[in-house]
Amino acid sequence: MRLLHTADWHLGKVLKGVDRTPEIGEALKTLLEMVAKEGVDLVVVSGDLFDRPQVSAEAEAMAVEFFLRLRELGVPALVIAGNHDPKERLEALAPLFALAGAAVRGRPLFREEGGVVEVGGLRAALLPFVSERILVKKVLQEAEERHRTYAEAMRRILANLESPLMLGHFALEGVRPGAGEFVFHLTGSYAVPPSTLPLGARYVALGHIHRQQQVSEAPVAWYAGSLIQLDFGEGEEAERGALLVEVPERGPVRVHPIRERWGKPLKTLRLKPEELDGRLSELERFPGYLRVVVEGRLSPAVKERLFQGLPHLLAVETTGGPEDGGNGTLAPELGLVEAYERYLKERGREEEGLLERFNQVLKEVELEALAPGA
Ligand SMILES: [Mn+2]
Repeated sequence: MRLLHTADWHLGKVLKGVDRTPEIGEALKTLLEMVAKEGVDLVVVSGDLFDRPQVSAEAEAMAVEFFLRLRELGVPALVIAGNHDPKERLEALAPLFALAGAAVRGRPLFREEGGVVEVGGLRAALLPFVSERILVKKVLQEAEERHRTYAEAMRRILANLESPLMLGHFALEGVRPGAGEFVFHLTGSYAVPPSTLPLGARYVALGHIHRQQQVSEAPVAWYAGSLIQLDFGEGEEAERGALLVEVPERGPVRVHPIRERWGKPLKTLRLKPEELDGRLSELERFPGYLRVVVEGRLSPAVKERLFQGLPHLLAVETTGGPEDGGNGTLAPELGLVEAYERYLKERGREEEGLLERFNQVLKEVELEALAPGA
């Protein structure tokens, strides 16, 4: 059996105002061509199909299109939700996806609840991302066990689900991050030791880490990596793409990395202010999106000129720190109101009324976010 293992599409991703969905859609089209050309029997999607709980209709349409095309090709799919996905929504749409031949799981189930499915004679476990609070509640039901960790709960549910093929969306200890992931879900209590992976699995198809890599040899476990470079923090050279996995009747599985450069490259350039003019034409020619980090200070006028001259420049940051006159990156400790106040000052628009109104809107939004049912 030949599998195509993919993960971390992040349809609906908007990077500093630029919608990356069309680039991801192009990558998905190429994947479909590969499925047809390589005689793939099963497509495995290990979470983070979508970037946020609410994505554009275009992003949803691309996911739907993908599974309908797979159905036309006669290829089934297994899909789990990642931490970015609208998991309840995926769960609600699961019966519809099932009609297209895709088994979709939004929440974790034990084997006896349907956590293991059979496809083409292969048993496969589907373990979507789950928050520590919910997992510990589900798995460790005895009150005295509640102090146990996410890793322990994961070990138990993985043992329960042990199958030849296993899908998961979590961080293994010792993994090399791609830097675009939500850090909180990578480290500390959220990291699972590789020894929790059941030895009875022949292949563990992981998602969550955007850098493609093998993380275990027994059982064989890989992160497929994201389709495109999603964030400036992810290295331009970092491995990503998809994996073609051959699972023979018996004997070891063989994994063929498909390392494609889908989507536009993102580049960060660190420059001194005096270097800017000399490098403008080089920056203009860059085929992807740029972030420029300028050492020291930069006047708002120069910054404005850069943005106007370089349409694919998405961010200009300075390393001057907060006392550099306020035109740098926002220091993380700066609150939204202070940041806005500083921005108004920068623009010569120190109007009390504007700041007051901003403060008011912010409070309304916060209240709404806290309201039940939000
Ligand atoms: Mn992801």
